[in-house]
Amino acid sequence: MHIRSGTTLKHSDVTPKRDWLRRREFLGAAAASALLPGSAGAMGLMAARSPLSTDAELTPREYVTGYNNFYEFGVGKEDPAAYAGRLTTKPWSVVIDGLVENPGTYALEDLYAPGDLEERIYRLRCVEGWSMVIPWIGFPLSQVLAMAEPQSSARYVAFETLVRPEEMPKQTGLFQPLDWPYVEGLRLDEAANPLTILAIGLYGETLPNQNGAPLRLVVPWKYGYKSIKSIVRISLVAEQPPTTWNIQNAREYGFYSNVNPEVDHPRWSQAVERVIGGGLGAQRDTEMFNGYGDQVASLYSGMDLRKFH
Ligand SMILES: Nc1nc2c(c(=O)[nH]1)N[C@H]1C(S)=C(S)[C@@H](COP(=O)(O)O)O[C@H]1N2
Ligand SMILES: [Mo]
Repeated sequence: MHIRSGTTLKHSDVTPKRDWLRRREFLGAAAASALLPGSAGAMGLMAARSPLSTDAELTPREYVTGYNNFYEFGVGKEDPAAYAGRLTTKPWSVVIDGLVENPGTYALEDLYAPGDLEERIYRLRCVEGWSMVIPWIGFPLSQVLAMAEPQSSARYVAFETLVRPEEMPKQTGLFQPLDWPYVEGLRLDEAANPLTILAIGLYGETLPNQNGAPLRLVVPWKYGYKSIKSIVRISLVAEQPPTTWNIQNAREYGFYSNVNPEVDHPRWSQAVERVIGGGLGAQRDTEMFNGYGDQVASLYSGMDLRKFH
């Protein structure tokens, strides 16, 4: 597969210069840009690195922001970087509803405090057979769940991406690759696991639009398609919610979607993965639960992971 080498950074790749010196931020612009030599004066997001990070080598930033899946902007890997710049991400609010004590429409800024932000370096393993190592900046989803206060009948969390055809070109026209909105879901215990985060940044800056600005899920032991982008709704529900790739093709994509080198995709092996940005032919063995077995295997004890794939 071809990856272009000389990716040109676009304006949308750098942090918007406004808004990051608010009451919620704790670092000055001068200090932030001094720490981020590559960011051409853009204001950074600072966060301490979480010990839940992998120490694997980072994927170069131009691949993380230039080789993406975000079908609202096209099915090509370079389409999101080319077309997502037009998405308006401010202001942004998230509806939290369903089986919660505190439903409401929350401004993005009210979902976290600056002190909650952490850098989490996770490997993102795409079901297509490649992976990247990305330094996310985010906060635990469990925090948002605690604020919402799930009722005892809540067993799953459902997520929805924005629908805005004026700014998302593949949400209009004759060829629409998926049904919209893009939807995803987790069991409540998966959602509350400390590894599960909501990301607002990567590589020390606010999230580029192509990576799911301004708020996207990251669940590191699951295939990348679970990490839904540009989230506008989080609903606590009693029944397992529908998920986009399962709707698209239930035989190939299950609800759980745990990274599992022993369960092949019906059309290809999942035993190895191509290391994006690692040079020609770079690959590695895929790890069970993407390397997080110690933390998450117990969530699935007694389950047939071939059946519940
Ligand atoms: N709304 C939305 N979220 C999405 C997708 C998408 O097409 N639309 N693609 C998924 C897939 S298949 C992957 S592998 C990851 C890619 O994230 P990245 O582009 O930040 O690497 O986003 C996931 N989240
Ligand atoms: Mo993916």
